Amino acid sequence: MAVSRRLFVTAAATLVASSGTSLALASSAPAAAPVGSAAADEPWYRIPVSPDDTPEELVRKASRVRPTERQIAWQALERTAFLHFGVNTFTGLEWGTGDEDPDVFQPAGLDTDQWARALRDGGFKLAILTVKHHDGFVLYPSRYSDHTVASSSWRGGQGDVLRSFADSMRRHGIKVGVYVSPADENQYLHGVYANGSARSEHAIPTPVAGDDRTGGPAFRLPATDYGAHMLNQLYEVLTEYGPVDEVWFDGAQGRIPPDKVEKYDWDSWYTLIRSLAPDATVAVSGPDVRWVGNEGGLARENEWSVVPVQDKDNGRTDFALSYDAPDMGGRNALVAAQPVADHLQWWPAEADVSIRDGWFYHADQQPKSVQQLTDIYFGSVGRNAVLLLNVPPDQEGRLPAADVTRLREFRERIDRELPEDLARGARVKASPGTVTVDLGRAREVDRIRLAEDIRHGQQVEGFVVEADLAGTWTRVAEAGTIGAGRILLLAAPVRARRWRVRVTRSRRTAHLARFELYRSRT
Ligand code: FUL
Repeated sequence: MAVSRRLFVTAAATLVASSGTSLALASSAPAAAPVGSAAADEPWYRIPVSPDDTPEELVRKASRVRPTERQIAWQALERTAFLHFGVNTFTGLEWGTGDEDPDVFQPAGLDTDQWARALRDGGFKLAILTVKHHDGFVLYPSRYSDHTVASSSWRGGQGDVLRSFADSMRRHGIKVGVYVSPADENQYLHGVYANGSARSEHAIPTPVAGDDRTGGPAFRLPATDYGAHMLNQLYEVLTEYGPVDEVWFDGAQGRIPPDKVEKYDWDSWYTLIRSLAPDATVAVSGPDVRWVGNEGGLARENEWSVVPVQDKDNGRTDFALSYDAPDMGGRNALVAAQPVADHLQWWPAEADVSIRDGWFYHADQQPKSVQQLTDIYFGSVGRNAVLLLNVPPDQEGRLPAADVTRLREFRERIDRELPEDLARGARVKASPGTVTVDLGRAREVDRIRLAEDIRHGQQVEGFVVEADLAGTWTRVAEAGTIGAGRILLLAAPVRARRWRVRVTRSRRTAHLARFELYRSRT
């Protein structure tokens, strides 16, 4: 059963729905007007909270938070890829120094089409390239730095990895994301990063000698010297390599002396991105997507997309609870965060992990096994998160053969784990809190996939899946949250003709978008 149109179910009504429906699952009142002042273009995506709110009021507000269109599109991607590539690929470091010789960057066999084919074959819908990591080395010829591909003798200084990457991904139907590190060791060495400059208004793009750009959008934005440097690079990336669908910001400061600090101009950076790339999600030091809280690619057993947040440092959305709090959005979490939270926000989890131990390629490391990747898939996509799997290109500029094979094996394994939705086209009955499917004949099932229609928010707090075994509804699985996706694995196959999901606790009317039943072929 998959979503395509909505079906409203009134209390006590029993309806038979064709496949492709979203079923309302509880009989509580329909959503009222949004609470508080959400941004005009993004109503519902965050709602203010106050220390005076009762626990019931907090839950009521959480139930009214809705994702933006760009967040809905992002959550549907499920599998996204990271590509860490740069001078570290050649020096063997994970964090560069900013004073490396740009000429170390020599990817003689750069083949971004090979990256794209491998990622497409792995089932990935978007790929994020480290356009600039903490060392400050830039993978396109930026006008604002000499620590770039243009300073390498690779391709006679004419190379442009970002151009090749963006062209190849789009040719293969993969969306483009960019990692632009706020920390920048090279700009620190040039006296720009963390130089103590005050925020002042800057013209963006800031013209350079012999500037070839005319007629593009122009901005005046407050920033430090380094903040303006970032704005100029974001401007180049978003106007010359777009459309970009995700901008990924790390929060690290790099390895600068402890008495130095660069207070990032998040507000100005976000304003520029929203203007130049309105469809791009801004992650994870950004308002659209949050870090899951570990680098193992694993979401919480019950992962909430509505979480308490606080606004910090020039408009950065920050966790109200610790980034790795075991409960990020449950009822207890909403109360625990209340003393510091200023909003409840749709801030869904992105689970990042590398296929190898390091983020950058190191010849002595090996890719994870298919079983490890499968566990990561069920622990992320299966738990209301988007998977962000890093696959680092090697010194030739290619994805290693072992990793390419592993990506294909991983996709084939997931295809076998979830081969055919046995409930597709089945008779579906909905009554308050319950959806029942009749498969027409007894079928073995060992994987159950559910999703809420998140246009109605995230509501389910508890549910059970039951099978009709010889006339008795028997519990085969139970869990807490569903959200954009939940996959349950049964320890052993269960054979039954009639199956049902029963919501046992929900914040307000839950709308089910998927109730799928599978027999794995592994
Ligand atoms: C971290 C960085 O410091 C790592 O180098 C890597 O890029 C990872 C994805 O984010 O915070």
